[in-house]
Amino acid sequence: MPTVDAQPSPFGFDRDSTALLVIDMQRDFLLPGGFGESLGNDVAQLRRTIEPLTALLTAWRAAGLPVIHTREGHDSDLSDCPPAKLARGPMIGQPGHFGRILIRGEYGHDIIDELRPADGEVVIDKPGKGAFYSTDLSEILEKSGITHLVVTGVTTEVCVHTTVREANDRGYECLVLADCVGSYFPEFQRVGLQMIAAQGGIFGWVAESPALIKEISR
Ligand code: TIU
Repeated sequence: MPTVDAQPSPFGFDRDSTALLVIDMQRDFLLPGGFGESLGNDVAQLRRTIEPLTALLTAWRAAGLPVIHTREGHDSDLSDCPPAKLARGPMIGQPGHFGRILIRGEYGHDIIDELRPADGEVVIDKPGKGAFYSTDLSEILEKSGITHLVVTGVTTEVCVHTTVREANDRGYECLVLADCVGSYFPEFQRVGLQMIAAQGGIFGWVAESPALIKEISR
């Protein structure tokens, strides 16, 4: 069984039952001029994930393993936007530099060019922070016999954490790759990763992508 050096203990996985989850690597969160930057955030903190994620995707695809991408966003009439989310995110649906913010079909809502999904890869459109809430993700994983998830994307303490917690409660074993997840806030990045692996891996495991690439490339 492939095993990766991880915190709090080595992470073992089976190639037939493991998927790579790439969360919300969308232009509006990552591009200069996008929604994230317009809120005063430093997109460089997220953009440092692009290079390691590109290398991981190349190796993962070469190994023939499944990739699932997610995008956070809403129908154009916002009918699927939870009211509390809209109340505390009044910019959602408003015009931004890359189209209406977090609206499906807009340029800013889509995944950055570097990490464009390949033909046949699943793309989950999710209205919440977690990838399981109000999506088909559970059914897709169950149908393909996936029990282990390698989790990457942005942001560490928001959509990555929510998804890992949802996955953990549903019985999935999650490995979060520290160099392939990003937060606008360095402190949240550090503590967010600590929280995953704390207490004997209360939400999962944390590792660096080169250790995983080495295993899947054998
Ligand atoms: N994808 C994701 O994390 N959505 C967010 O809104 N993140 C923030 O950090 N705000």
